[in-house]
Amino acid sequence: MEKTFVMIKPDAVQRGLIGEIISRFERRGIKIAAMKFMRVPHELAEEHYEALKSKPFYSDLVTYITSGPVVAMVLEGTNVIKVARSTMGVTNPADALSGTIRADFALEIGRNVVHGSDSEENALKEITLWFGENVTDWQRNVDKWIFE
Ligand code: DAT
Ligand code: MG
Repeated sequence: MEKTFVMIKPDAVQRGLIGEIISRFERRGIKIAAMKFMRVPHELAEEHYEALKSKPFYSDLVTYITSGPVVAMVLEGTNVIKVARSTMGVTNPADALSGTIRADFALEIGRNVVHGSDSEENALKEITLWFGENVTDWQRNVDKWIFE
C-alpha cells in the first residue's frame, strides 16, 4: 500500500480548518499512518523545500511554513500520492477545481493551505525527514470495503 506525506500548513491551522481538511482525506477512504501537531524548525523547512531553493519565492515559502504550527501526516491508500494531490487541487488555488481543498479554502498560491508529496521518491524522502521510523502499520476494520 502506497504512502504519502501531507501537511496542513500554518494558515489552515490558524483558520480552524484542521478537522475539515483531515475529514476530506478520511471520507475518501485514505488511512492515517502518522500525525503530529508541531512548529516547524527553520532547518526542517529548508530541507523540506530544498528543491525550490533557487526559486524567487523560496524565502517567503520558508517564512510562511515556519510562521505557526502545522499538522504533519503520513497517509496511506491505493495510489495515495496522486489521490491526495487531486483531493488538494493544483498548486495555485485560483486554478484549482471546485471541490478540491485548495479551491474551497484558499485564494492565493502563497497561502494554499496544504502540502502533499508529488512522487514516490519525494514521498519516501519526506516521510523519512518528518517521521523517521514513527509510522504506524495498522489494519482498519473497514479496509475490505475500501481496498479490493
Ligand atoms: P505543490 O505544493 O503543489 O507541490 P510546488 O512543490 O511546486 O507545489 O511548490 C511548493 C510551494 O511553493 C507551493 O505549495 C506554493 C509555493 N509556490 C510554488 N510556485 C510558486 C510561485 N510561482 N509563486 C509563489 N509561490 C509558489
Ligand atoms: Mg511540491
